[in-house]
Amino acid sequence: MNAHFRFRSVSFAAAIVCAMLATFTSASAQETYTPTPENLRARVWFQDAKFGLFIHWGVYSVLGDGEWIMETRPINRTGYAKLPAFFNPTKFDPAAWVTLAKAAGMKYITITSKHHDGFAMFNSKLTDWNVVARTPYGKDVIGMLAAECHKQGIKLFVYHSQLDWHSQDYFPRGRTGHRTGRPDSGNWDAYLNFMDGQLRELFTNYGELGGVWFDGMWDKPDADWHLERTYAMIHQLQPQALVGSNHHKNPFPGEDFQMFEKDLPGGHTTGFNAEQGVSVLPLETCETMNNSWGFNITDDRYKSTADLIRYLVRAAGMNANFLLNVGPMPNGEIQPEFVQRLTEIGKWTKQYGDSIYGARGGPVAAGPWGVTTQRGSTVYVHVLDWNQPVLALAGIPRAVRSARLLRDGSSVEFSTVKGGLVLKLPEAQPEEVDRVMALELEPAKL
Ligand code: JFZ
Repeated sequence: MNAHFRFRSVSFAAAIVCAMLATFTSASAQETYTPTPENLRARVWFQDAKFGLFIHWGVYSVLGDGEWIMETRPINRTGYAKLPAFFNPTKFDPAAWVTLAKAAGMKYITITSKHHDGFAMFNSKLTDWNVVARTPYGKDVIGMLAAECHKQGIKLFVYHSQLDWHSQDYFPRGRTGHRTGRPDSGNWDAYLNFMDGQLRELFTNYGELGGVWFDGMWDKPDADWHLERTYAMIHQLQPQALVGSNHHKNPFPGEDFQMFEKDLPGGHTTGFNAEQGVSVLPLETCETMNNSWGFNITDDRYKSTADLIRYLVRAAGMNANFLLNVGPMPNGEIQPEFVQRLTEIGKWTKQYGDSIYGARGGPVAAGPWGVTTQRGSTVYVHVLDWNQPVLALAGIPRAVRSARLLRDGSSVEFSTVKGGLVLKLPEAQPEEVDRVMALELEPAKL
């Protein structure tokens, strides 16, 4: 055996040991995370809530070209440092935002406390790279929104980027942030301490939060993020807080919900979620209203209200929440195209909310025709795209007592066939978004 080969086989053996250790540690970590009763209750609340408002807002909004502008243009750290001086959202009215979200039928809000530019939208004592210290506005945006959410009874989650294009200590660099003009050195542990410190501020100074939506770990997938330390700290500070991360992998121990970016659970349309399976955790999918997260002045590829409602319905049918995004303008207002769509969605959720809130994915497999949702012994059949007068459904677990059209309560004819149920569909209305029928099943035998 030559020296080279011996070296390789030693390192091969070492790799096997490492892999075994890794398996062992992750298996034991899985066992060491036991969600508290508060946390489990919050998960049920989350699954009942179904619909949330995602808000991407930061100093990047001033440039009107999305939240990635520092990377895409690119703008180095020195140039970007000029930006906060222009952030003066004099029309920011947290009460108006919360009222709009509630009018749309949303039950929670998830807002960027820090995006990839590292700029804290809250009053951080750990850096002056924050909204209070650096902007003419000088007010704690997260604090103002948190106070209003508590007042109006809607939960607030924070989106927090683990990836940071500003911090010198975010080193070694990952996939992005190479043109920011930072020195090629930095202390990764110091960065992680800083990140945990900011999260501690968020989960200490703003009352009860719904949880945290992490993002950016995908920038350095192989780095040691000491996730367990961070997650444990959050759960210790606020046991009910739900932790989720947009790492596009299967959930890690300590996570309480699983998210899918721009895809329904199990979908792979964007290529983002290729490695992800669908876990047993509460699920959430997020989507933009045009094609941008942060305010984008030229993006007019708006999705129709009907398509957005259908997305909510499809998500619910697949047992997932829908987190729908707005990128407010630099003046603090939400642009009229978004307000209009949210208001229209609200008319629908008001009329058809019974088939969504508190429901879970239904017993019939989702298909191009539509989905089912279920609450108790009621199964809701959502016909989204079907031009036939009848619809056959397999998988309904018990006998059906009655079927009615949710729109007006009129009864719907049905018959039981071998292996399923056939519904005689009521006529579609012009421009109908979703024909919803409620099936009352025989109660489950205990
Ligand atoms: C992430 C953010 O980068 C984005 O700005 C936005 O906040 C969205 C909700 O989440 O989106 C991603 C995540 C991963 C990749 C690209 C965009 N990726 O792996 O290239």
